[in-house]
Amino acid sequence: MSFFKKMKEKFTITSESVSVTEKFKDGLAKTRNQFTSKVNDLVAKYRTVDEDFFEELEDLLLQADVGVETVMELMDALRFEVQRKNMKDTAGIQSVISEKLVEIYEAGEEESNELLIQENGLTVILFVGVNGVGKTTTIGKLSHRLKQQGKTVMLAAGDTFRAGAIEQLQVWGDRVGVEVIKQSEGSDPAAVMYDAVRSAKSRGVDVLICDTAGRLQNKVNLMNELQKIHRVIEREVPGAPHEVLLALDATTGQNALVQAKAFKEATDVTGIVLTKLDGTAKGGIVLAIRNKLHIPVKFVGLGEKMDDLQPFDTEKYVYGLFADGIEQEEN
Ligand SMILES: Nc1nc2c(ncn2[C@@H]2O[C@H](COP(=O)(O)OP(=O)(O)OP(=O)(O)O)[C@@H](O)[C@H]2O)c(=O)[nH]1
Ligand SMILES: [Mg+2]
Repeated sequence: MSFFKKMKEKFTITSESVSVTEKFKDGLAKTRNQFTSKVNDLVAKYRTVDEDFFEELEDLLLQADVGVETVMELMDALRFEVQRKNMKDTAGIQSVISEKLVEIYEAGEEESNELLIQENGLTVILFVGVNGVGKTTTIGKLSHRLKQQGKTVMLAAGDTFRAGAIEQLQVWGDRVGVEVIKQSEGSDPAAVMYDAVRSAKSRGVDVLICDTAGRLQNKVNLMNELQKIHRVIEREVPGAPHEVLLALDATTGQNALVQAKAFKEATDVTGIVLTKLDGTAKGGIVLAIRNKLHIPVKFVGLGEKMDDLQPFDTEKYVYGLFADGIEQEEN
């Protein structure tokens, strides 16, 4: 059975998996319109699989920000598979590309995508990232998710720097129905964290999510501030923060990789949230992140609404990328 057929069967089992798959499909519409439709054009143009076809395909993958290493790995795997199956025709190649993309991604995954939630006691999640990447919005969406899973959630307004940042988090807190621990603008973010951890502990909250101010990765004092926040949390809850999630904006392309490297050096980043995947035609960046950074992409942002944050799932992602091809194959 082809990869597409297998995926289609797998994703139509429950209504929940259908709706999540639809979210990936919608969120990846821009990338699909650019990338997949070009692949389809290529298939129509070449009809037979030859070196010219492979070369043009390679260009398309690079344009979608998949990253050089991943593209090379994929091209090798494709050439091998085409020979093995003795494929002459380009028809059906999308299915092989999808299958190989999933294989490559999952082979490289050292760590799980799962959020590290403590079974007993408080879990602390710290959000970091440069300005405007979507930290606060993601915190709102994540609290909603966790609350729906029956967890009690509290938020810490650690961005005391940007005007309006505390209010923005409070709006999310009200919308989702979770308490926000805050101090006045300009106060020490480490002091806010101290307060928040104490309150969360005394109230027996399951998950505390800490917002921080957007910071440039090359500003030493700001990066030091993160370390201070980290220390304060750790002192109150040994082993915390259990997650340090770095928010990266997918629309910034390769620049996101530069940011990730700098943050990785300054603090123990445990996972990445790739936001605004719906806003880019270069959704291949997910694959480059895996290959370059070896930090798991735990969530992707597929829109601005409360339920537009989804755990990253390789198969759903690839299915979302090639959804048009899948429907064509069906007909
Ligand atoms: N389309 C889309 N927009 C998003 C997504 N995530 C966040 N945004 C938007 O990105 C903008 C910035 O989001 P914020 O959450 O304020 O970003 P931030 O990292 O907290 O920014 P600072 O606090 O200034 O550092 C907002 O307009 C959000 O609605 C997403 O997944 N998709
Ligand atoms: Mg913010």
